[in-house]
Amino acid sequence: MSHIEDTISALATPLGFGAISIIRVSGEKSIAMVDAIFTGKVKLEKAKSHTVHYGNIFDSDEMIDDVLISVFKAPNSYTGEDSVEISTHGNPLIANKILELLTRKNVRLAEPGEFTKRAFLNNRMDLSQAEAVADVISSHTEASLRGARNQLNGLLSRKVDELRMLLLNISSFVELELDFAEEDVKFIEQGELIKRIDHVQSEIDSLLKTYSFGKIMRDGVNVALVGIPNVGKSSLLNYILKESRAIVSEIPGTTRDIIREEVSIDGILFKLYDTAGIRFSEDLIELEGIYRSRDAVKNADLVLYINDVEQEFDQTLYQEILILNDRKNILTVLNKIDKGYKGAVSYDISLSALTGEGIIELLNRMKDHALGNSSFSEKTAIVSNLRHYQCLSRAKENLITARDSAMNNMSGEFVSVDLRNTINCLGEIIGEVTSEDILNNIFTKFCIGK
Ligand SMILES: Nc1nc2c(ncn2[C@@H]2O[C@H](COP(=O)(O)OP(=O)(O)OP(=O)(O)O)[C@@H](O)[C@H]2O)c(=O)[nH]1
Ligand SMILES: [Mg+2]
Repeated sequence: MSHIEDTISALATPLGFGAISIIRVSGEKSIAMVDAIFTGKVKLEKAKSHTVHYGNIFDSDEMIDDVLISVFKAPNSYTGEDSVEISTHGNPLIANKILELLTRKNVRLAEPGEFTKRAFLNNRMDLSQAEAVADVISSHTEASLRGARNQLNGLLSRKVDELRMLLLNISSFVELELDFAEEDVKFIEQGELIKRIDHVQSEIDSLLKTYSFGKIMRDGVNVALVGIPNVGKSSLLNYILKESRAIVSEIPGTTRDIIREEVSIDGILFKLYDTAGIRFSEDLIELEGIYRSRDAVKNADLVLYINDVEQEFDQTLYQEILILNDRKNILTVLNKIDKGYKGAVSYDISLSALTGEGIIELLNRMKDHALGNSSFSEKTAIVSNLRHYQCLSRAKENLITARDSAMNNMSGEFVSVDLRNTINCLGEIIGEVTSEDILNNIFTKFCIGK
């Protein structure tokens, strides 16, 4: 366990008025320091771990609040250190006063994520789990929450650890051979070596493949509603949102700025972008809007290319959208079918933003798109974090080099170095290998008190 000297404190609940506020204190001297401002039936230093105590917080003779104090002793606390949680009446004046009293006793205010950073440094969780803590807090949909819980429970950590063990095992054979180079003994046959490397590589590939799904679970799907003016893009947005969010009118060119709204469909987050109808225009403001529409197409995970029953399908615009959206995820949508359709072009979805006919089919197609043909069970490790994805990609590159060296009968030293590099890349995911920069980058994104 690493040794951290100072004691830290922070408000762990949102700053504001409420039923209760909780102040967290952690560090070797946390219990003694809270004891110094607390009067209750028992001295907290004598209290057992995981017990709750009623009493008063005093500033000299002035009673600040009556509180409940929970005591957690190392190593069985969130941070792995002695920790205290003070539940006060939920008034920020009280919380601030108590934090000030603690500061006077040499308790330092915690930095963002510092409690979780300590939990990581004290081996209470690994790095990918620590990152999942932030995701659990910031999840806005059931799907993203489930993904974050999956990671916090250690599914990804266990998978990564399993692969590291397999690689350590392979590299130990290769390194043994190096130690006995003079005797020219074989500890692992080339065929067996390559078979084992291939196995790890296919496991890494499977993990990499979960990323597009993981990312959607975590960040949602960007959907751009585009088309020529007046086909009902804004009407469709309003219908999906069940509110009159965007202005709708029979005048072409109504929408100028992009309107972005979020909607959760069966627990999956969709970020909808209603855009300006694309056409030739000399109006500078409309042109800027159209420029932004094209930008939305570029950034979209899914484009709804909308037309209505009265207008010809604009092939030129469709081709342009195909070029702009390099993911080529485009659904063609025919709107206003309540007016009847006599055209020849067939669309992926036909609907009416006026009557609602066909909208369910559209939402189902959007959902199918989000889930892809992914059939992950609750027990599948899923990669949703870009940092993890990049570590895995680098691990894969190193492993390919190791395999090439083994195939070409290069000296074991080459194979061994690349196997080690692969192991290190995997180790970065769980924080087995890390740098202060990586840690700071991760924990400064947390809120204070977590
Ligand atoms: N009958 C019928 N009319 C519709 C339907 N959807 C939209 N409209 C009408 O079509 C006109 C244009 O609708 P909007 O939603 O403003 O179209 P838009 O594509 O956002 O237009 P711009 O913002 O100008 O590009 C309005 O008069 C709507 O009431 C539909 O499904 N059926
Ligand atoms: Mg519009």
